[in-house]
Amino acid sequence: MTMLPIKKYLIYFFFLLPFFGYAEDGSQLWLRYKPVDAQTQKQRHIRLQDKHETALLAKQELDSYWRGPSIEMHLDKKAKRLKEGYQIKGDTSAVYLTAAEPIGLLYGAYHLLRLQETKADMRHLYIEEIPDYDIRILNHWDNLDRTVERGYAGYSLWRWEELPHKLSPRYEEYARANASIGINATVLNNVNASPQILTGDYIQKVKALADIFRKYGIRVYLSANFSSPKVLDGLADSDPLRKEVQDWWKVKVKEIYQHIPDFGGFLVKANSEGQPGPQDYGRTHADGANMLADALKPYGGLVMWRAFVYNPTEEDRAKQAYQEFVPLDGEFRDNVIIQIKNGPVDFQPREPFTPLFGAMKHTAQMIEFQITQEYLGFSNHLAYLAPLFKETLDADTYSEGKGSTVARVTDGSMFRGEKTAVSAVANIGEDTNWTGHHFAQANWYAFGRLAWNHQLSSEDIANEWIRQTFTNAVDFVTPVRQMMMDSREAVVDYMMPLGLHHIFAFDHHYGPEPWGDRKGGRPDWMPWYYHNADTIGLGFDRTATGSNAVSQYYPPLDSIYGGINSCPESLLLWFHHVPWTHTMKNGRTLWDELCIHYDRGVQQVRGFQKTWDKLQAHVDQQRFLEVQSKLKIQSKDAVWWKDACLLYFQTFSKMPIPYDLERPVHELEELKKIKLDMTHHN
Ligand code: BDP
Repeated sequence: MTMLPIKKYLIYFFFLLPFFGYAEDGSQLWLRYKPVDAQTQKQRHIRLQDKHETALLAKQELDSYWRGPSIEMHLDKKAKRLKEGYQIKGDTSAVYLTAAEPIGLLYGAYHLLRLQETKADMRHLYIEEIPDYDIRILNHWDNLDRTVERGYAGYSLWRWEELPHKLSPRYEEYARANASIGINATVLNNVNASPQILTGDYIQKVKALADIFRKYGIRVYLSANFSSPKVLDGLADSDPLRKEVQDWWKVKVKEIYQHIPDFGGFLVKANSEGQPGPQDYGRTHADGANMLADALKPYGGLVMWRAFVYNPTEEDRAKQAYQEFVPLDGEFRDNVIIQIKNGPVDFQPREPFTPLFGAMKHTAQMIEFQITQEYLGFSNHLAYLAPLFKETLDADTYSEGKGSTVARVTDGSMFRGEKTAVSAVANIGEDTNWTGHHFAQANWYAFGRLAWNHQLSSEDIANEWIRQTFTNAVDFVTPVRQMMMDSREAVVDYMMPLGLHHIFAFDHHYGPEPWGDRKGGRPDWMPWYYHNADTIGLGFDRTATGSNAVSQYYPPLDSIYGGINSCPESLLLWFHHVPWTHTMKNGRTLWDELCIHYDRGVQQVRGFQKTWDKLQAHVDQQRFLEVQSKLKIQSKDAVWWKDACLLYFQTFSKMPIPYDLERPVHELEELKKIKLDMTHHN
């Protein structure tokens, strides 16, 4: 039978529809608003008296995309308690948006659009939002040659060679995306900072970016290399107590503010992993930070001084930041904030919180999270990080008794610094979809939302992100949200369950190498330093019989973590060296439990593949296929991790992998031969 030509074309049309009709590449992030038609624009009005460029931007976003009733925007400079927040009142006939600052109007506009895009009930609106942290800042680890340290989404967004003359449209898109989730600051360059960033030429380039970001409420900060005076202008040294050095910084800071009047300040990595710092001259971290703080003070600038310091000594790496900084409590200027990584070692899939939080009661502290997945499968693995961020924020430090959560010791509700802040290392690059993996966009989004309101739940953030980024169809939202909620724990399970940490391939941080041992390498960069596997058991003894890191936690945490039976099992091998035959809470041996966790991680990723494949009809073809192929990689990697760790640890435990679990498919000796090429998985 021959088909009528028209029918044939129809078939082609339907077949090709998914490819053309819905093509999306992720470049729009969660901002997939559809412009309203002229008719709607005529019927409803977006009213605004103010002429501030940021307020006008808010009006413009609503004019273009708001489908609801007319909106009255109002700037009430007296409503200071709102800070950068806003108030929304309204019903089906009118909406009133009030803010104390123009940026509050913009944030309020994005809030309304978020409600619209997620199909929220907007019949009666009474919303008041005040941000939990004053400064909500991204840290870019971007180098001036446009490589990105621990970046897995292509080259840096900042095209330094073209700046300040040529401006990529992505600068503004970046600013808009950040504003839409409340991020109001950015550090443009790597903490391993090139001194060049502070030259006159680069200040012009930075100014060009700051000029674009300003209208979106984003302030620019820079990572400063402590040796800049010596390197850039040939001073004899960069000793912070020498007047010539102090004057050099004062002149430099003045030059920056001449071009960037709202410059935020400096982020500094000093005396850490080979970076220069005040200790090179026998001075303290406080001496170094205060010198910079004094230079910035007249302009309202801040110093974010990192506590990520450790040296290859006999002392447990996890204890060193605390030992270094606690004695300096109270010595820092009030425009210094100590920036502390969420965990005491280094952005592992799971760590306890850093005991420094709450331990310096006279020094402002801020958290540094990592959005980029340096230790969670780069941009190949799906790992939704809101649960990780929340785990730290909600952790109780007991510093002033029960309820002294990390969130509360940093958000100003317990200790008052000049400004409160929260930061995270960005996962953004030049890739079309910005973050390498479509689902990694959710981690940028989640950081912004939690920096604004740390009480939001991970589920709610996932929910609104999915609805805006993909679709409101419940058949899609529900399983995808479940997959996201399970994903971080799945990574922990197939990489480093029960408190294991840092057993990665040397310096690579992607694949497993629990056997790793580089001749002459720093012991605190070797996996065995962390897992301590031997014929008796596994794990790092951080109790009183070991490094006694538990003593850095306030009671009762010190004894909770210190007891092999009271320690949460999710952190057991972080704090204890546990016999292979130790009985876990469920009655299994440690060895069996370890095997079961690794196996569960693998099974979960396979479950994600099934979930995703079933949802094809809900997703445009490009994003569907791209996520599908990343899940294949993740699935293979999970088996690789499981086999590598179990086969290696089995050489110590000498116990069988429980027979009802899937058997290894690799030979240990083959896995040992894998040498990861640094660029291989980027
Ligand atoms: C580690 C990274 C390294 C960073 C360092 C830091 O491996 O690239 O420079 O942290 O935070 O996680 O300074």
